[in-house]
Amino acid sequence: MTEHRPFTLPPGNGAKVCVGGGAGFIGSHIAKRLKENGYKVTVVDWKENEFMKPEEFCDEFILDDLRKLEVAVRACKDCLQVYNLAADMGGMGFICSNESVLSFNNTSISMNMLEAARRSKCRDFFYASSACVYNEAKQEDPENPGLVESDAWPARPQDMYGLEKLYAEEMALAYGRDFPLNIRIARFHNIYGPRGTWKGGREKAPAAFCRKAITSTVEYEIWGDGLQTRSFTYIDDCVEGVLRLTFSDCDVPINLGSTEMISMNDFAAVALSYEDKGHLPIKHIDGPMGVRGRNSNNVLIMEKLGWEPTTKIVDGLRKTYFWIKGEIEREIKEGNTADFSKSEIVQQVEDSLLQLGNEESTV
Ligand code: NAD
Ligand code: GDC
Ligand code: GDD
Repeated sequence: MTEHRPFTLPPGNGAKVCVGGGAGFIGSHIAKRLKENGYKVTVVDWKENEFMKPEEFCDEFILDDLRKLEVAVRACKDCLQVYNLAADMGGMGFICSNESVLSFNNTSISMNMLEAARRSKCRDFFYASSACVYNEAKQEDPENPGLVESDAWPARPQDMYGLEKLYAEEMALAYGRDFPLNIRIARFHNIYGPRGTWKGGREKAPAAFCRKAITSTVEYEIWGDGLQTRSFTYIDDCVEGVLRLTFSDCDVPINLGSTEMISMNDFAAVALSYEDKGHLPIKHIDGPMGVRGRNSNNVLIMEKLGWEPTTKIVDGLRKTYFWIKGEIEREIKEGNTADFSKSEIVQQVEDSLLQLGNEESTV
């Protein structure tokens, strides 16, 4: 492995920063690290964090809807930096079943956070983009050689979630050209770890695979034939990468992902290995498969940051597995009798649009 460039997060000394979607999985991990380093962190999210009290990861918590510009403007006021991690999102089952709502919600959030950062004369703006921006034609073979940043154009993302991310990247880059705002964009490759969503339909493969491995007794279900491939990135690597990037001078979108690619069949075997459940037969069922093969190419991140994610699947997934096991035991003790050995596909069209319709916007 090439040696990594050293990095120390500059001390905050009370500088104000805003984390949009900071009660979510990645946002809360980033907010906590910034707070621990002396930044005064404002989190804005329309949901509370399930696992931590606000004072554990931020100094101010604004419980509100970032689809409203005035909420974003209030949250970004006087901030040196803005990290936009807010999005209506989930794993494959979720993003392909909720395309209209995700388009509306995420376009509004992305626009509002960027404009709010400009109005507040913030110095740096981080945007959480996704490997979902990449052209589907480059992801039809399970033996994916690694997506290079330029593979996003000409554009043909698989779904609206990815197209919105690509548009939001371009909008941010335009703001960076027109105004004195440093734009930093990372394309995340399937981030996983403790405190990530693990049930309810929004979970991605790593959490779903652990949950199913813990609770399956007769057979183990996988959507698709299991030959589809991905690389998965452990949360600590993600946080480290976001901070290194935001404090760097890299002004182009870069991959933030592991290059350890694995098929879903092999990934299931890893999940089943922690408690010797490898004997369970795999049952392949119909389900949303997403792209056929996806991996990160890390040449650009190495060139720009002198660093790349290093956590191995077997290590990161072990921590995730035992964290989920604890959560399941807690839920069972509290009386939850749900069948956790199956993954759900949920549609939230009505809920989400009604929520907006019920509220008056002052913009
Ligand atoms: P998450 O769902 O845990 O966090 C997103 C947060 O945004 C949630 O807490 C949610 O309540 C909040 N949010 C959604 N709509 C909102 C609104 N209208 N107003 C205020 N808050 C709102 O997801 P995550 O995994 O932490 O993802 C963070 C960011 O990274 C997202 O932009 C996501 O698209 C991107 N991303 C994540 C992954 C991944 O694998 N986790 C991969 C690629 C990109
Ligand atoms: O959901 P995901 O992790 O999303 O799915 C990976 C693969 O695992 C898919 O082929 C899916 O069909 C398969 N799979 C099998 N069983 C299950 O029970 C299951 N649950 C899930 N979730 N998957 C299962 C994602 C987007 C994110 C994000 C990342 C960026 O696509 O959903 O929003 O931006 O990409 O990398 P994935 O990797 O296709
Ligand atoms: N989620 C999930 N749950 N996926 C399953 C399951 C299951 O129970 N069983 C099999 N899979 C398969 C999916 O069909 C898919 O082929 C693969 O596992 C990975 O699924 P996800 O983890 O849900 O999604 P993804 O990797 O295709 O996309 C995720 O990462 C992208 C960025 O890399 C999503 O979170 C996207 O929104 C994101 O942009």
